[in-house]
Amino acid sequence: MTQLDSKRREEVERLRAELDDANYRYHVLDDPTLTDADYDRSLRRLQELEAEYPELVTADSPTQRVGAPPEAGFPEVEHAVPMLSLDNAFDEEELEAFVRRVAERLEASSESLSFCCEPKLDGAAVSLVYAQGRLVSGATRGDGRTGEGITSNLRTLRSVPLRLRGAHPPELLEVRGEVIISHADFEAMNQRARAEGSKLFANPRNAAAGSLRQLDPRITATRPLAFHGYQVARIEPDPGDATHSALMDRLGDLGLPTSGEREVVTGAPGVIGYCRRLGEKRDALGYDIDGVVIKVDDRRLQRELGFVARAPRWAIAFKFPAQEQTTWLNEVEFQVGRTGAITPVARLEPVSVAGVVVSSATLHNADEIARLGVMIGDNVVIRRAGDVIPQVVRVIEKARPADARRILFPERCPVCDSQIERLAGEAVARCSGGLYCPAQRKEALKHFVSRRALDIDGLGEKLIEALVERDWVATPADLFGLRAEALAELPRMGRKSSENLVASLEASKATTLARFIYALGIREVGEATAANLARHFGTLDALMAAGREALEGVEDVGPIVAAHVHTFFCQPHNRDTIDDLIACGLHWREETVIERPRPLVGQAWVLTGTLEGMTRDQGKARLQALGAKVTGSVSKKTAGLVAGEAAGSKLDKALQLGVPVLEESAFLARLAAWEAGDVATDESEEDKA
Ligand code: JCF
Repeated sequence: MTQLDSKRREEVERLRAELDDANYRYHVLDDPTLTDADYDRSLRRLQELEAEYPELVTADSPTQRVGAPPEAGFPEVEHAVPMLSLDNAFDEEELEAFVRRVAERLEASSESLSFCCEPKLDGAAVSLVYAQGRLVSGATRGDGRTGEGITSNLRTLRSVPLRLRGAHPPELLEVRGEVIISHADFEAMNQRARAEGSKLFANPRNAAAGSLRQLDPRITATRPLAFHGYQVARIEPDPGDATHSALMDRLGDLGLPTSGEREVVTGAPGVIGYCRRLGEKRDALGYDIDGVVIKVDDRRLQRELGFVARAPRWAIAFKFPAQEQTTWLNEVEFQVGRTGAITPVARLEPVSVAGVVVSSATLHNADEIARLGVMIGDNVVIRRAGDVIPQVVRVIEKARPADARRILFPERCPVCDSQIERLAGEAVARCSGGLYCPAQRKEALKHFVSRRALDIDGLGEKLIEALVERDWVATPADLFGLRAEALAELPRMGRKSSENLVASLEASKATTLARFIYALGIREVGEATAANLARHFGTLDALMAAGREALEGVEDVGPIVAAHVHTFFCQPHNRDTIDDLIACGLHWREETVIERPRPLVGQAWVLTGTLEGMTRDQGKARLQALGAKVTGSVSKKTAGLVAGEAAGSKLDKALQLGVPVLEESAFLARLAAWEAGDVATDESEEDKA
């Protein structure tokens, strides 16, 4: 082996160790140290090396998670040790009875018994087999005896190590666990599916199970699945751990994630205490659980207790109330949000779902109503989980009453009667009333006074509603005309609080440009974008005068945000409001504009073909930020053509006309130099004009 070979080999091993370690820190220790960008960079570097030196590729390389070809079906896999089900306990008495039964059978006192408790995850159960530390097989639970072999799909989960950690992994390890999707990931997944008009999943469990049963692992790889181990079915040689909890800790050391909520408790009071605590925490966990699994911790005692039928005597599942319920849909109302978005809301016959009474659920938009096929009067399944707004999951069609009515989407805003618009390709319908619409007015005002905007103390939601309803305040500028004497007449407003409010209104007039821009409530302009706009333009006048192209030159501003900003400042009523606010005395110091070099002012550039390191839009934005105009066709006035891979007729034309052509690498070098401000190109002479 040459020296170079061994250096390559070392780099490949170093990258693999770094990537494996990042997964371990993220999934097991819950303490990520590598950013996503760094992870991706190292993974790409490894991919490059392996592409160049295919002899260095190994099956357990982090690059080999996806890549197995689509399958025709899944093979049957017989579990060497059956995958058990658990007995259930539905209340605390049944838990006490379980502890008593165990103690009696062991002829021990129940206070002396330790139990290992953890959440019962509501996902899809799987089994993983590691031989000599390498993942060799993965299967679904199936009927407990035979499951489906889904190894290629399970390999795509970053929380499933392809090789176990440590120098001396067990010769054989079979571990059982649950594959879940978090609430946040599930929401994002369905949000995307809703926008694309594709099929939605009813709940995270179905989404997890469905994702694992994809015939093409590349699809599974895109799903936000996470594995958590909960049971060792086989380990050889047996490390001799005395307790289940020690064995779970060992799984963590081997790189396999387990529940971070696991606790060892004593006796029935300990078990009941844990179940109560977890029940209270349930909504805040961020993923679905349907109860608690309680196991006798001592492995010797587990063996002594053995099994009845298909369930162990040493474990039980304490069941929480279901997160789905059926109820009746009585009416549909249409709410108007701050940005005018119209959301249909189902008014429900109140029903208790996992401990909370639910009387309304979102129907999202017209497409969702059509997808569900829901009608007023229907019997519906609703779901409430964590902080997620309750959802209508499906309709029980056979229970549909004869007088069920179709849901009619309104054409006019239920609040201000303005036309409702729905843009082509958008799922959301919006009221076109803007600040004229009282519904949007209240929300616009709430946003305007909020902490991260103008930060006006003492102006709560109720007060804003009272002010809007009395027509004292229609636009943010009206707030600054309020007098303490008048305010004191409002409900729950004394003289003192009125004076305080006027004082905090006065104080809020000294603000920053970034806060002011954010406070305007322009669609898709959050705090970060507002700050970028302020920094880029320096003054409000410069921002208001900016066209879409100039706006797209701002960091993180794409064509959609640019269009929203531009449209906002084009509306005469918005300009009036801004003038009024400034007339009231709102002021800020000018932002220091970071002087960016603009050597390409007056030049027209064209991009063609595929760039490797960036999208054409990104290339365009960087050229625009340097002052260039980016056009779609080459003429003799074109200052330069950037030609990516597979450039076609534009390249021919540029060569014909003698227009300078830059390939990607040259383009990148030039961009970097221009942005650093350290070149004077011939063309930049035009700058001085
Ligand atoms: O989280 C679960 N769904 C879960 C299921 C956790 C456990 O500790 C389990 C289980 C099924 C069987 N333990 C066994 C023995």
